[in-house]
Amino acid sequence: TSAQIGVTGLAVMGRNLARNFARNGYTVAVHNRTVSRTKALVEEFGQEGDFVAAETAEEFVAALERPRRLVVMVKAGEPTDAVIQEFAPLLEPGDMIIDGGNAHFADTRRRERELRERGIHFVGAGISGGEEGALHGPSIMPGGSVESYESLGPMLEKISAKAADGAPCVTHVGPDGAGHFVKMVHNGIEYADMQLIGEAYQLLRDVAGYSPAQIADIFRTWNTGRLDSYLIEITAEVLSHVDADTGKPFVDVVVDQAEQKGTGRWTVQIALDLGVPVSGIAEAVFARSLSGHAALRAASGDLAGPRPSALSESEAAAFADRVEQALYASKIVSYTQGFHEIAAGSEEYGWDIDLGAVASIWRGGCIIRAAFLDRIRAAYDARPDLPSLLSDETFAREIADAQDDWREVQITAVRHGVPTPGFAAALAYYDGLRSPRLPAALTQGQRDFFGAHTYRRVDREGAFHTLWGGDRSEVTA
Ligand code: NBP
Repeated sequence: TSAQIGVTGLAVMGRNLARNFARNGYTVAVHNRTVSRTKALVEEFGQEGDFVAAETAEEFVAALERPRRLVVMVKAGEPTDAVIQEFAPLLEPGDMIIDGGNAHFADTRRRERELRERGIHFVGAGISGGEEGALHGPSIMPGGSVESYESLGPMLEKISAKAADGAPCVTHVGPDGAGHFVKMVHNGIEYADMQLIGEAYQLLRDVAGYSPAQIADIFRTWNTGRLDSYLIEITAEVLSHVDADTGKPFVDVVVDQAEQKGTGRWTVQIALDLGVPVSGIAEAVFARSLSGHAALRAASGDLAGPRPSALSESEAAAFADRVEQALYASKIVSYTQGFHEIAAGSEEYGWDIDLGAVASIWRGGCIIRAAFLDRIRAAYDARPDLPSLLSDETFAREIADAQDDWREVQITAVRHGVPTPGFAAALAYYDGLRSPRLPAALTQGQRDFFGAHTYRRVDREGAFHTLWGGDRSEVTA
């Protein structure tokens, strides 16, 4: 038998992806470095479809129809390179290697270049949705040649998640590293979304005085409106969960130190290189980092804060409505920043990424799936050259409506000493963009003073320098 697709690397992700292909009617060759995993897959799930178990790399490659489609689902980094090195010599021109791991896009660019020289298509495909997504339909962000997508696209469309309108959550994102770049920014936005939700929770708890169960109900209500999203939905689930051992809210027995695997950090590092202000995503990464500094936090427990005050019941209810506004407005800003980074990456690397299509494939399967992505897609479809999501009339109007409450929430947070770096960064970004004059003029003056870095004038073309140490006359630089 010849398999239409092969999956090597059968840990949680690869195994579920292989099952997904098989359940969709494809014959799937399966392979794993440790053979017992391959056997276990076929033993446990063999009845779900047609699997061809391969013990060796040679057997695996021989099982695939040509051109071969070989999905690699191993640990990102060196293991991925090791697997490519193992298989590439066994492949022929026209074959495809699909890396579905969380690779850094720069690695994907390198691997694509090296394999292209050997005539092999390398497809760096971001896959979101965790193990459930891999099995039931993930959001897939493949990069690579147009030719490879022609061959792979229909299969990926079949196994991918479907948005509410039935559209598959996969598109050819662009050449080489484009897919993994978009997956990286997806994860950065996920960090920001989670941080904003966390801030909303803490305000509702510490300022409004609600219990986790009450906050779960508030989130459930929010989830029926414009905030409708996977993350809001699971937040309600987590908040209403009670620890079986202690009878306490689950959220109160978990150590409050957030971990991270690195894709959020990459998003910020790359944004710094590209000169894109992703302040909300950066604050989310820093907030996780701060939470993890246990010793520093323990040493800071006696630092002075504002005197606590509580809201009355009616004040609390009104405050919760305001927090919804603040959360929504801040969320628009973090997506604005993320899409800016994708646009900048696309420009830098010549990827020609369709931002509307990206919004579209995030509507299902992935962690940041949300009702409002439909509207982001509509905004970019209507105007592909939209300078920023905030330039879209609908979003601008919604923020205009939300801004009084957004500011009020920020003021309240500051007054109560509740840290809201995400809300604050989003609001500062918004105000920074809309300010007619920024203190950057003063910054340029300072730079010219101490470093003769020159400045431009509002009323004349050219670069100028003031003789600060002399008679302070102005010269043309
Ligand atoms: P892991 O990231 O835990 O990787 C385990 C797999 O890598 C096993 O099949 C293992 O083989 C194989 N492997 C390693 Br480690 N080193 C190898 C080597 N030198 N040669 C050959 N195989 C090697 O698996 P995962 O959690 O299923 O994730 C797979 C990929 O998907 C990762 O890149 C991950 O970042 C990405 N991803 C994960 C999720 C998620 O929710 N877990 C979501 C989205 C993307 P062995 O069995 O012989 O040890």
